[in-house]
Amino acid sequence: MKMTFRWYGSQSDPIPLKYVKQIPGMTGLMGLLDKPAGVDWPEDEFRALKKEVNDAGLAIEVIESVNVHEDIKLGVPSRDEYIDNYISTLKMLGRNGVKVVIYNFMPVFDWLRTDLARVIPEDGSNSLYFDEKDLGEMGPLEIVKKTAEGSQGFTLPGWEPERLALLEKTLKQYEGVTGDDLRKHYKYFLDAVIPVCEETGIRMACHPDDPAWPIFGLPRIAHSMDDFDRIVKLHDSPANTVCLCTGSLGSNPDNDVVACIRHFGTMNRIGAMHVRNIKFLGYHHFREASHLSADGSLDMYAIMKAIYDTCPDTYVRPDHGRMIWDEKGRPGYGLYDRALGAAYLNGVWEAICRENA
Ligand code: DNO
Repeated sequence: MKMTFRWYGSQSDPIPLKYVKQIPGMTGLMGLLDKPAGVDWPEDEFRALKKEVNDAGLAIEVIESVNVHEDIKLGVPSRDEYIDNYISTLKMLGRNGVKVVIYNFMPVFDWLRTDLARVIPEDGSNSLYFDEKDLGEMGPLEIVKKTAEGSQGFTLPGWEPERLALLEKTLKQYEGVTGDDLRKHYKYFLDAVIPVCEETGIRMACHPDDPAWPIFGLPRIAHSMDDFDRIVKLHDSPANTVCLCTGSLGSNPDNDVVACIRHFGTMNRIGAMHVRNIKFLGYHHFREASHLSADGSLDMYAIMKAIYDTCPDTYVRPDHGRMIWDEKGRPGYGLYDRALGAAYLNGVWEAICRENA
């Protein structure tokens, strides 16, 4: 298991790399170049990022994310140009030692929450929260406005301004697009990029829909074990893998997260893991919890044990953290609680390794 940390680049992330390095057991980043979807990433910029990260004593072998342009998901003719750029980016990343590229195939929205800073009454910290009832009459445009207002001035992953500027138009384009259409467009994309990954030694890792059900009537095709069984077969290759996010899949109690890890781990189809805990509060209603099993509804020991048994060499990151100790930062991506999460997961890992030595 390689413990990593999501980092947004020195222009955008207030957390210095020195602090990341000081978290015990931290080996590297899940990092990115901040580029709009569809752009061919410039090699000189990536090399400069890699040097900065390596100079801090950290690796950058996982990219999160190279976003997929909406035209690829919509299957319109302009997709070919964006796929060419994606391929060129993959080749460049492969040349520079990248092993895993995380992405998602969610139409329009990436993750969605109804509150970015819901206070946890027991201890006064706050965390990301979702209650479908709070969506009420809110449409996609209102939820976007609310999310932007709660973002503390940070760009949120998946909520980039260029994406939101086109929101109304994009929503219209999706009218009438079904899950089967989306899967067809997805296969077209995978058929083009996976052979390149095989040549360059990169594994593509698809992140689940978050939360794990359809929203605003948009088609979503990546939120259950069955969905991912179909995805890994769309283009059957060891380079076509899952970024198994416990909090995203786990937002739906019908998903057995541990069974999913064991299933895709045994198939050698887990490219990366996001490990976090959530607390179920009711139907389509949850908040994010600290990583400690007792604080939420997911069994972190069983999750780490499933990783140990089926994909022990994978990349792991502590996923979203709460805001604690009065930290002000990007919602879900502060330093303190994610550092605690990493330390906790490393402790569980050490115990599992010792017990099974
Ligand atoms: C949210 C993240 C997602 C994830 C993308 C992967 O916090 O887990 O935005 O990075 O879906 O492309």
